[in-house]
Amino acid sequence: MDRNELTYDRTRAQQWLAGKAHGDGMSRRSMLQLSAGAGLALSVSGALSGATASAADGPIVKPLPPELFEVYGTNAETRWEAMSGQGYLTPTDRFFVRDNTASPLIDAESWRLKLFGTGLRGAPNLANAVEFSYRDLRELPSESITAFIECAGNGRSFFTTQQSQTVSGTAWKLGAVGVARWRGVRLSTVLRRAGLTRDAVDVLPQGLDADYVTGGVNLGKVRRPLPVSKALQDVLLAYEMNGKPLLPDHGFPVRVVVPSWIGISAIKWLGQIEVSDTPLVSPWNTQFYRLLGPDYPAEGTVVTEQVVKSAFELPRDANFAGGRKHVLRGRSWSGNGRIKHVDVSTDGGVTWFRARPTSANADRAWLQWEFPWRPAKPGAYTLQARATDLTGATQPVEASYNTQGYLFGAIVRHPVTVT
Ligand SMILES: Nc1nc2c(c(=O)[nH]1)N[C@H]1C(S)=C(S)[C@@H](COP(=O)(O)O)O[C@H]1N2
Ligand SMILES: [Mo]
Repeated sequence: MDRNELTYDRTRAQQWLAGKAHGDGMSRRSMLQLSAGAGLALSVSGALSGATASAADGPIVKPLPPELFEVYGTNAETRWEAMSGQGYLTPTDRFFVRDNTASPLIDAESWRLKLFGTGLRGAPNLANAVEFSYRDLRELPSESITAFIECAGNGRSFFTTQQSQTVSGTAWKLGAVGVARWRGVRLSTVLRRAGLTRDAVDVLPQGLDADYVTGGVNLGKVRRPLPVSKALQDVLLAYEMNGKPLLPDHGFPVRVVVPSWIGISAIKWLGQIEVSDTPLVSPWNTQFYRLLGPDYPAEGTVVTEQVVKSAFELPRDANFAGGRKHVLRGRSWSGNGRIKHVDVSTDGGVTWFRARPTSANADRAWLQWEFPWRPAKPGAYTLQARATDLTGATQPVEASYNTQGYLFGAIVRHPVTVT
């Protein structure tokens, strides 16, 4: 996080405490508790809301074959071995799904996107919102981008397995990430047409899925504010993923794509966007998606960009025949921009050698790479990949602990067996 974001977050927290910001779903009292370092523990895994708009059987609509996914309640992660032999993009049928409640089935014909707020000319509240139909959006100039969407908690389980730390939330391995080709209309285009004023500071996209209820508290619709500066930079309102209309699980009819930022920013089943001339907050930037813990200020720091990560396209405990040449393949990505180089170790981190890049190297997506390996003796081995991005940021041996287990960017130890 750079200084601007730190300042941004501090200002908003202060304004909120001073009663100058607004946003429902969270009382000033709970924000004060949060400032006192008493953030609520969350238990995301398997949290199913009773009231769901979905007509599907389970929370996730698309098939989740066990060879492609590992399922945790309302969430499913891509198995990295299922990326082996695939092209640059994550095929939609194997793209991870993360639902706070359940995927709703939405009718695109009657769907409307509503924009309102004090940051728009002449649409101060929802009652006089500016509306766009699905067709309206499809008729605006379109843009396509290749970008990853990654959950802030991707890799969370390694806080426990590699660092013996207890964290709350879904115990993802490294499969809560995917790269897709997104097509849609720029959020800036829609904001300008809706009458964006110069005084606007924040936008708050909100989903149409069921209210999120946790610990007996209804936090309302899933929503997370974005500063106008990011909203105007490269945010897309996407209606296509990999050349097809979005699937219900990925936000049909329209979702937000916020390149390089954590997955929660990418609101699915977009229903409305509040545009405000005062800072906005929601539980998803005050209570969740903050770094909290002994190494952070009491109120925590907000999480925006992703960190550098790498994964092998292999199952855990993969088997290799000894005395033969194998090619290890993997992918690395970073929220700071493109990957500069990737180093691989097959001896538990003693020696490191450069991997060979095998794909395009895009700023907001990932780099594919390969590494030849001829294991001599049978036995247990630990594979490791360590990427460095264009800013020089590299993967550390240990990730910095935070209670909700976000941003696990450390080198992951991948156990394999040679027989
Ligand atoms: N409306 C809504 N948007 C949402 C969510 C949600 O539960 N509801 N989950 C968020 C989170 S935490 C992530 S990581 C991404 C996951 O996107 P995907 O399911 O398409 O992979 O969607 C985000 N957008
Ligand atoms: Mo997420």
